[in-house]
Amino acid sequence: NFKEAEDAIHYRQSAFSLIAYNFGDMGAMLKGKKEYNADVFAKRAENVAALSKLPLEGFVAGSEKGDTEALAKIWSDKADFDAKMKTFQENAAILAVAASKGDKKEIKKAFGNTGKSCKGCHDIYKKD
Ligand code: ASC
Repeated sequence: NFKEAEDAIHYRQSAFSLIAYNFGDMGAMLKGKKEYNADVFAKRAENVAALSKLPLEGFVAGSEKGDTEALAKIWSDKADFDAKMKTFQENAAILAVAASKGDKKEIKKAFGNTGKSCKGCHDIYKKD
């Protein structure tokens, strides 16, 4: 358990930073901003699938107060937030499988769905 709300905030923000780094690199490869490397891509996808399971633990009660962009609505609509986080995890897992198989069409579709999971939550639950 976290000692302070700030520890929980730091935990989830750290996970999101790692997710953004790995997901962003995949996006750069798909958009042709850097050379596509199937092995690196698969590793990134595997990382995001694993990392997607981490942030939720950091959204403990009372941690809407502090240095955070998380909106209080997360805690008033926690069941919906949890469900959306689960959908993100599922999409990330599908992306990791697609990446391990290397089918570019399947990868792009799964990447798009995972990105929608990110954005869908940010639009509702993150300060802009
Ligand atoms: C990213 C990132 C996000 C998502 C989102 C997808 O690379 O940092 O928050 O993708 O923009 O729509």
